[in-house]
Amino acid sequence: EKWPRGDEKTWKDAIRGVASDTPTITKSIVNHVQTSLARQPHNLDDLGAYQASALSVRDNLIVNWNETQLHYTRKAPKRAYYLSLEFLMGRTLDNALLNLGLKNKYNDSITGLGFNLEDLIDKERDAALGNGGLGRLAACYLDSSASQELPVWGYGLRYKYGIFQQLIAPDGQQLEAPDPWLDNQNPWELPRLDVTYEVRFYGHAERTENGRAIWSGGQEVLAVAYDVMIPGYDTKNTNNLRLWESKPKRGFDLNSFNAGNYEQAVESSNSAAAITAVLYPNDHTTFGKELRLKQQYFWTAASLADIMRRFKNMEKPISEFPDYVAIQLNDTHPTLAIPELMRVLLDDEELSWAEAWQITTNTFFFTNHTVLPKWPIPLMEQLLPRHMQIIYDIVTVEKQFPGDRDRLARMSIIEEGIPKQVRMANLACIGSRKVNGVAELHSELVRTTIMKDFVEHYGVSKFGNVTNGITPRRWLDQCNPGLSTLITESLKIPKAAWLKDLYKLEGLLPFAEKADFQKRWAAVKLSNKRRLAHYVETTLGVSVNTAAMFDVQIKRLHEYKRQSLNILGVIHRYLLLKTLTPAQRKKVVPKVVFFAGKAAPGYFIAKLIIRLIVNVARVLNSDPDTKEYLTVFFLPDYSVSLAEILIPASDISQHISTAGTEASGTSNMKFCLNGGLLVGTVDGANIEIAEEVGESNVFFFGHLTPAVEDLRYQHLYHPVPVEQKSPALAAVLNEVSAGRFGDGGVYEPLLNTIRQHDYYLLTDDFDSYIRALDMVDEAYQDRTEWIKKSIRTTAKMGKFSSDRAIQDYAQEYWNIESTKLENGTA
Ligand code: TH1
Repeated sequence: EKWPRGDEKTWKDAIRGVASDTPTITKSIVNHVQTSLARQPHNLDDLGAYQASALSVRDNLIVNWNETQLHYTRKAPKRAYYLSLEFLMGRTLDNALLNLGLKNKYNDSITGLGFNLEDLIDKERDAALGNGGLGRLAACYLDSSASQELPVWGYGLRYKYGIFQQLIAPDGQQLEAPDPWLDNQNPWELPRLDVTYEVRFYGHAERTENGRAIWSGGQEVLAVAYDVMIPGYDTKNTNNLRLWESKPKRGFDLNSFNAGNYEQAVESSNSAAAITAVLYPNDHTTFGKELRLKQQYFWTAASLADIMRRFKNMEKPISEFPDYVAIQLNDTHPTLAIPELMRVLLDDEELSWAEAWQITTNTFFFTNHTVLPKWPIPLMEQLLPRHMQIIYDIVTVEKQFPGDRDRLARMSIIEEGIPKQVRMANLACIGSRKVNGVAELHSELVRTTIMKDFVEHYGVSKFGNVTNGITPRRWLDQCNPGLSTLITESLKIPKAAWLKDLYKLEGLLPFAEKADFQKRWAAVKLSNKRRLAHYVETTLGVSVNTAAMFDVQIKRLHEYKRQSLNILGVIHRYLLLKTLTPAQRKKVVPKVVFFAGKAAPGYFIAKLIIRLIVNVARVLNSDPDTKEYLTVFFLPDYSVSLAEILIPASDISQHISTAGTEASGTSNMKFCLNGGLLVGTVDGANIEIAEEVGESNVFFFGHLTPAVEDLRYQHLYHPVPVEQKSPALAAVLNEVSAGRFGDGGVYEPLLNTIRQHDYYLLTDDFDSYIRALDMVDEAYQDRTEWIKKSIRTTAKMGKFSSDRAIQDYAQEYWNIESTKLENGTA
């Protein structure tokens, strides 16, 4: 390659700084190449060019960030804090460029320097500090908070290793490797080595007087702040996500060091660093692991100390804390913040119990995303002795619930048993101002089942719903620029107008009837399918038929999400294809089925489902009779970035959880926003999507939530063999057993979950699932009608903007207001 890449004069002018017409951005990038990276232009590779560009973009963010924080400090509005153990941010460069409105300018400069912006964007590693929907929701909410100029900060942990990297062995098994996302340096974070707090574990809590106690001894660990800048879209407001890293308090434990015990000293320093070493890769389930509880306390204690310090800087009476601070608990994971705030108010601020409890219960808000984790009391007592005292005090002082003994037992924070356990959801509910679920159906289930007794006690107004949302900046403008451009041109309003008020997409409805628009709409979809095909070709080395229907299911591997139903349906379709003559096959809609998703490393059945998918793919993709009509791909290492390629390319996506098990789902919204149709069960946010787009544009199937309990009961006490319930499914299971997709014996444990208790109702839903897929085929045959459905679907997605969700939280929960940074306010 010649020196320099790109235009020699551009580089030389920028380096010398002589030419007055060198764009500022070019100068800034070149300056970072020379000074921050200490590299020469002549050997700069894509990674270096990415880093220099990122540092240059970051300079813009830092200025806005600083001004925003100063503005918030001066205005002193009430602030909201979003406590989440997961923030699944994905990549930042492209998003920052779009939010800053600088993408075209950077594109020009980077091109001038001989690089391709899209290639540089591809060099960034995902920040994958989350498992799935819950973590990505937190990331969308940060984008919407900043975009609406709301004073909201996120608080989380800076894991050294995010969600593991998934590899697929030739036999189809999932393998896990660490995700060293920080290895290349992370330009998007600012270490705040001066912002630190000490966090204590273990030791003794001695009650003194007036309900106070002294907690001492044990282990002390330091929390160090790292700040991630969160740019709003089309505004200067830039919010903050503060992530904590753990480190030993003095580098080494000096006592053991002096006593000549070097090894023990190093060990204790390791144990401090271990707290934020790795994200727990379990979606939904994390059973009594001590380190997980340590993470939860470490993070809530540091965050609360930081929030308290910021509040105290305002010099307001402590009783006004809830007038300036709202704290949202993202699921039960940060519930320890409740006893921790009580501890600070009682032991440090020396308030009475009543005052402390009044403040606490007016500060917290609790979002429930699922069913109920617990912690064993012996572990809690050892690790957090003072908090256990406070929890017992809450039980005795606060909650003298009336009613019979069963009801009291259900509502108690303490669950009897061996060992006794702390029910985090009950504690979160009792200690919060309001509780919400994440979709209408889910919030109704919260009110009528898991929190029924609390609804009767506190009244229903404490229990609300905020249906989840997604940010249209990342999930349309960024991931689908072709569609974004088409929409803007057609609506004849500025892009920012509809991206900030997604209901404006309704303006697309009349275009659904216009042949020319339909053509352009279809052309965008096709080019997105080609982009995905190109990705598959370069990563898996196989070609993909872009004329086929693209059918996508991408989410964590879970029995309740029923990827098993999908793959068994694929086998059914395959068996059917095999019975057809070549002439008959030609009438079938060709289909490519994509799967992606990670299984928790210890979740045996979920890993078996992956193995089955991979082996079905192997057989189908090489069958000359059928491969033109049906192929299957399992794309390894699902991530936010991969979702950004898959979602815009989908014709249909699958959201097929057993009714009543998926609290909301959020990818369903992303697919529909990008004009993909949906096949799904009557569950989570699918229901509200259908309400918006009309049932004729959604392919529903399966039993409804109220039937699920009864069916499970029947499975246990009046089982009917699969052969009778669904001969089609029985035939599929037999083929798998017989070894058509590799050693059948391997799959027996999976097949037995279906043959035996079938907790997730595959045998009940299989036939109606197949019928729904037939309807999908039928609808797809009439391509014009399909495109109309696709356009109408996008047009009706306004409700699912995370801007709407955040407005709801801001008004109905946090009581905070927009605090806009005007040009030159700071
Ligand atoms: C998910 C829910 O399963 C999903 O339906 C919902 O759309 C999403 O949250 C956002 O609300 C959950 N993820 C987790 C992860 C953990 C624990 C509980 C849940 S619920 C670790």
